[in-house]
This record gives sequence, C-alpha cells and structure tokens, in this order.
Amino acid sequence: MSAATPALPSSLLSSERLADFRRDGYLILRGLVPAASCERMLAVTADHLQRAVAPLEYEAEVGYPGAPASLTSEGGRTVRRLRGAYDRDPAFRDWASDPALVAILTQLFEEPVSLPLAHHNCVMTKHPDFGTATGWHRDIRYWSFERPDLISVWLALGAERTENGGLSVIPGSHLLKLQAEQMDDLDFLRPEVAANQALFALGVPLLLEAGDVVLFHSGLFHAAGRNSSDRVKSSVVFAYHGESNAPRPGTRSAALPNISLPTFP
Ligand SMILES: O=C(O)CCC(=O)C(=O)O
Repeated sequence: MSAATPALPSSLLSSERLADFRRDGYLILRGLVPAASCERMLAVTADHLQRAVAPLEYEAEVGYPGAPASLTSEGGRTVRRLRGAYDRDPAFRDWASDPALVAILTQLFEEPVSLPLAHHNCVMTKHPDFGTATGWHRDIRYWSFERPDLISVWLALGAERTENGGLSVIPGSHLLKLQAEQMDDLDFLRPEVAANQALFALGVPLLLEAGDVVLFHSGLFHAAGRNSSDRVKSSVVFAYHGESNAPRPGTRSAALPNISLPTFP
C-alpha cells in the first residue's frame, strides 16, 4: 500500500473480501462480537428457554424428520427458535444494529440497510436428543422482496461444529441455475437427485467459535445436522436487505416493520 492510500478502518471489508462474498456467497467474520456480549445473549437465551418466554417455535411444529410428533409427545416442547429476538433484550437489539456490522452490510448492499423483523429475527437453538437436522435449502424460499438479494447474519454464541449441528454451506451456490426437479415441494434440494448429490459433495462445514459471524446470501444453499453433544447450541440470526429492495406489499415479508439502520461515515 502506498503512503497516499488511506487504510480501511479495520471494521470494513477489503475489496478482496467483498469479492470473496460475491463469488462464494458467504463470509466469516472471526471474533466480531465481544465475549461479554455473547455471554449476555447466551444468558438471556438460557433464561427464556427455561421460562418458555413466547414467541417460541417448537421442533414439533416445524416437523422435520425425527421431530417429536406433537407438542404433547416426548420432547414435544423442544424449542427450535426463540422468535422475536429484537424485542427480547437490548443485547439482541444492540447486536442487530451494531455500527461495525451495519457498515459492512452497507458495503455489501452498496446502499443503506434495513432489518426486516418478519424474517429470522431469532435465536436458533439446536438441542441434543430432539433437535432436528435441516436439509439443503436457501433462506429466500419463503421471502418476498423486489429482488432475491438479502443477507442472513448468523452469530455463534458458542462453538459450532458438525457434531453439535453446525452449519455447512455450498460455496457459490447462490449463483446456481437449478432445474425444477432438483427441488422438493418445500424448496429443499432433493437428496435422491444425482445432480444434487454432486452439489452436496461440495458442502463445506463452518467451524465457528463464540463471537464469530457468518454473513450469507439468501440464495446460498446451507444445511445443518443434529446435535450429538450434551449442550444446547445457540445462534442469533437476523436478515438484512438494501433499502431499495422493499418487501412485496401484502406478503409475510411485509407483515412486520422494517427497521432502517443509520449509515455511519
Ligand atoms: O440450525 C439448523 O438446523 C439450520 C437452520 C437454518 O438454516 C434455517 O432455519 O434457515
């Protein structure tokens, strides 16, 4: 770098990292969130799980393979997501609007950023025993915006590995053009299709520590297994979009407010 080239603030992405995101569809920001913030969010999560603070989504309601058959069967009250994270505690709100995060998202969207409360806005919890695996899917499947270009922001509150149900991604899969027969009715990649098996072989497990953040494009295929450890895994997940990419009126995406996040110089 020449003396005349100003250094980027450390919180901003270099042009190389921006290019990585555009090519791979995801980026890991190591240690972005301080331990004290993660511990606070983890403590709130443990408390809200213990007291079953609504709104909750249960494994039995999602109904993925291996989920408890009903809310009243064994494991039926296993929580998959603490919904409405933004309104649960200032720690989640502060993280969702963290200036360093917003600055990076503004770089990626190349415009001011909005936080839709209708999507993700949750703590994903993966429990031993009754927590279920999630097949290969992309987050955009149920979302309705002018353009399918949102970014999911996944914060690990503890170590995430394949063994405790950590995420895997297929790099570059946000750019794929797929045939209709590759997808099932719920927009998961069908495991029995040969072309999909070739894609699964490209999957990369993401090894995360507390405070690590994954940014991934809403068209990126990702999946996660079961939790075979003896501890609940907790991850805070919010979605973001550029302000020009509005939710389509009348859809679920427009059903809750979008928070405009101030852009910092
Ligand atoms: O933790 C998991 O099982 C994956 C969750 C996920 O990707 C989702 O709900 O969109």
